[in-house]
Amino acid sequence: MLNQKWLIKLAQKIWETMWQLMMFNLAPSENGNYQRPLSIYHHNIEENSTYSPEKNRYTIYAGLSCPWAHRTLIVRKLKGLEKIIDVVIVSPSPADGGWIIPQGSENCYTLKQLYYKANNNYQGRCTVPVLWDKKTKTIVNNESSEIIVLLNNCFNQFASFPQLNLYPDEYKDNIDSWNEKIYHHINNGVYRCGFAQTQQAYEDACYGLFNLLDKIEIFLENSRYLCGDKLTIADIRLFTTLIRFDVVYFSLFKCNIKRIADYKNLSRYCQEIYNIEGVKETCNFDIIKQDYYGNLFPLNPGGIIPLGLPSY
Ligand SMILES: N[C@@H](CCC(=O)N[C@@H](CS)C(=O)NCC(=O)O)C(=O)O
Repeated sequence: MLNQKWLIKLAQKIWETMWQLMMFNLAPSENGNYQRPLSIYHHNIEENSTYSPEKNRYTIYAGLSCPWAHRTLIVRKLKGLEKIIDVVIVSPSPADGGWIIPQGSENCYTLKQLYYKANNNYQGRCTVPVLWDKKTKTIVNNESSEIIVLLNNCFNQFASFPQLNLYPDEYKDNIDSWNEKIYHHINNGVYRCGFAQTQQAYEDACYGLFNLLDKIEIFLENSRYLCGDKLTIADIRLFTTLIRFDVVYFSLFKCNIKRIADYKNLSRYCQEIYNIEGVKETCNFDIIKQDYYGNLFPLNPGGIIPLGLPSY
């Protein structure tokens, strides 16, 4: 039996080395600040172009735990595009953290194979969501913020709810300005807390995150959504991070100054969006917890999944 002192020393050294190795390879950083890699595919969908709007031509690959992919599932639902654009749900592989395509699709059983099918020299990360074109067998777009605008704008001739416009011109500047702040401090902010590699980087991210949550809480005292009474893509983008907050980011990513449940207006706001017809069925808290706690090895090596659930 190893004596306690040596056991602790050994465990500390191994954990620290593994942590640094994993973070170096999986979470690129500058001075300890996590830098999210940029998405590679940014094509548009428009009439008379390579990618024209068509029924049953495109597929969304999405993981249910992923907040970025979740945006696309919500907009697809709200616009009534379920019969127009397919969805393939992928799940994380405990072996390497990549995404698996359980039923197979396009002869691919992993998302990596799908990315390679589009480009066999692909070098970047194989992320969800992916908007895939079945006709040309390639990726149209893999950036969630752009895919949701495509879903909102480009398929109105087929959509069950074409009149729903989540990105109207008259709100564009306001929406864009919310999106920019919310992306940096909240959507990516929770990851900047969780993947920070120095105390300073963590504290900067965490204070930035809670400063903006505090401001939005005050704003929502007199406003139903971020742009008044009108639900927009800015709300969808904020919502998918907020509903993961108390169950995952609070503990796993150390975003623990407050819970969303401690904010009266943010809680009301989440509850209201959650109850919009179609939204609830895109939210799966068991899978969210299982994926984040079970597969993000560097942050939760024991894989124990905490019991708490949100109160929706
Ligand atoms: N900027 C991308 C980010 C997407 C992203 O990071 N997705 C994560 C899941 S939450 C992923 O697939 N990660 C796999 C990997 O990095 O290997 C977007 O918004 O679409």
